[in-house]
This record gives sequence, structure tokens and C-alpha cells, in this order.
Amino acid sequence: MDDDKIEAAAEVLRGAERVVALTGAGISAESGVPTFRGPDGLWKTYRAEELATPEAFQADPVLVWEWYEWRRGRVAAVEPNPGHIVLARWQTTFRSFTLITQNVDGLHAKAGSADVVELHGNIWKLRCTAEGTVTENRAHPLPELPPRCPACGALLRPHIVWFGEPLDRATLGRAFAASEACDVILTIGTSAVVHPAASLPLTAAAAGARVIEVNPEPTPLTLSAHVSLRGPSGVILPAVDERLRALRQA
Ligand code: BJW
Repeated sequence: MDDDKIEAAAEVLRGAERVVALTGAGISAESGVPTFRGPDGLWKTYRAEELATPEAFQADPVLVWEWYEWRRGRVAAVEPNPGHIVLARWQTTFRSFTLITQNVDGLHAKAGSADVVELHGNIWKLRCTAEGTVTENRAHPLPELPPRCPACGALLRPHIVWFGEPLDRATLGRAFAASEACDVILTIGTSAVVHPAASLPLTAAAAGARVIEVNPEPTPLTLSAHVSLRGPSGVILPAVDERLRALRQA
């Protein structure tokens, strides 16, 4: 761990009032949830890009549901890690803190974060393909695959944004408004290749915000980052938090 960079990140955060954190699959990696594009990202022989599409669901809803069943099982069995916990604590550390996630695993809420902006939906919610009704359903395993709407019998799908589908307008509006108004944006555990989420840090930077990246690997965003912290977020975030608290007490 590079102590100078931890110090630099803590210094940037010390004076910040409005802070945004954008998280991706990497924040949950240390909890045991596989990332999408890492070496564990494959399910059977499929890539996420082949399954997370409306076309894949139309062609074979059972296959897509089997993938989600497998992921629901993984997510149900794991706990938030120290990275999630620091972000939950930061709700009260700054005057304004907005947590935006691309993840659908619900681990930020489980760690205590309130009002999380979930850009890509939530794996514990199902949506009727006919009526659009959204219901929470934490059953695992689901009694039948594919599940059907109890009200009308139509197929239920995961309430998740697949490739080529628009993000919820109000949710996206909230994410862009917070990014445009923040002093600092942290991007944590995301490959920063999926849009519009990947545009949020660029939008923040264009509006004058400082960008802090936390990722073991470089990403397309690294060049725009004021501080790039290389390492796992479950280690880096607690180190930044500890240094920030020390600076504020000094
Ligand atoms: C660690 C770590 C540790 C490892 N600690 N870090 C502009 C340009 C080009 C294309 C587009 C564009 N705008 C839109 C598009 C098309 C498309 C897109 O972006 N394609 C690109 C791939 C090229 N976007 C869309 O289709 C979006 N919809 C849209 O734009 O609609 C427009 C529209 C308007 C009107 C009508 C119709 C349409 C929708 C995107 C939906 C994304 N969905 C998915 C899957 C579903 C969710 C699910 O089932 O879970 O969401 S894809 C998948 O990627 C998932 C993720 O949320 C998302 C982002 O991935 P993430 O989180 O970054 O994970 P990884 O695996 O990529 O990276 C993990 C990172 O962690 C790595 O960097 C590691 O190094 C790091 N790491 N261990 C910290 N311990």
C-alpha cells in the first residue's frame, strides 16, 4: 500500500463537503461475489454480456434465471466487507454523501448504507414482464423456474437493467445531479467501461470535482483521476478512513 497516496486521498477528502462514491463489482469481491470481467466472471461457459440482455431472456428464460439463481445463492451467503462498512460510515462523515452503485447485490444496504442509488437494479426484486409490477422476493431457491407473476401468470424477470435497456430516469437523474454538484467523487472497484455509469466521474471532473480511484488495476478512468489508489477496496478504504479521521482530529 502506498502511504503517500493514502495521505493524498485523505487530504483531498478532508476539506470536502459534498462527496459521491460510485461502486462496481470490485467492492464486493472481498465478500466473495465474483466480478463480471475478472477471471472468476464466467458462469459455466457464458460471459455476463451473453446473459444480461433482453434477447438472451427472450430466447431462454430458464437459462438466464439459472444464472440469477446461482448469483442469488452466492449473494445470500456472503456479508459486507470493510470497504462496504467504511462507505456506510461516510454517510455521517461528510455534509452530503451520495452512494451510487452499479451492483445489484444489496450489500451496501446490508452494511448500513441508506438511500443507495442503485443504477442497475436489485437482484432481490422481480418484475412482471406483462404488468411491470415490482416485488421484493428473497426466496432461494425460487420454487419454480422461470418464476411467474402470481397476479397474471406472465413471466417474472429480475428487476435489473440489462445491456441495451435504459436506466430508470429518476435514478439516473439523481446520480448525475449528485455528480455534477460534488467536490470529490470516488470510483471504487469498477472497470469503468459500462455507460452511462462510467460517464458519472467524467461529468464530475468536468464540473470541477476531484476524482479518487480505488482499484487493483488501471482503468480507462485512471488518466482522469487526481489520486489513483492501487489495491483492494477492503484494505484501501479503511486506511483512507483512518488517515482522514487522524487529519480531522489534528
Ligand atoms: C477490485 C477488487 C477489489 C477486483 N477491490 N476493486 C457509450 C459508449 C459505449 C457504449 C455505450 C454507451 N452508452 C451506452 C452504451 C451501451 C452499453 C455499454 O455501456 N456498453 C459497453 C460495455 C461498451 N450500456 C447499456 O446498454 C446501458 N443502457 C443504456 O445505455 O441504455 C440506453 C438506452 C436509452 C433509451 C432506450 C434504450 C436504451 C445498460 C447497462 C446495463 C449493465 N448491466 C450489467 C449486468 C446486469 C446487472 C447484473 O445482472 O448484475 O451490469 S453489465 C455489468 O457491468 C453489470 C455491472 O453493473 C456493470 C459494470 O461492471 P463493473 O461493476 O465495473 O464490474 P467489472 O467486473 O467490469 O469490474 C470490476 C472491477 O473491480 C475491475 O476493474 C477490477 O480490477 C476491480 N476489482 N477486485 C477493488 N478487491
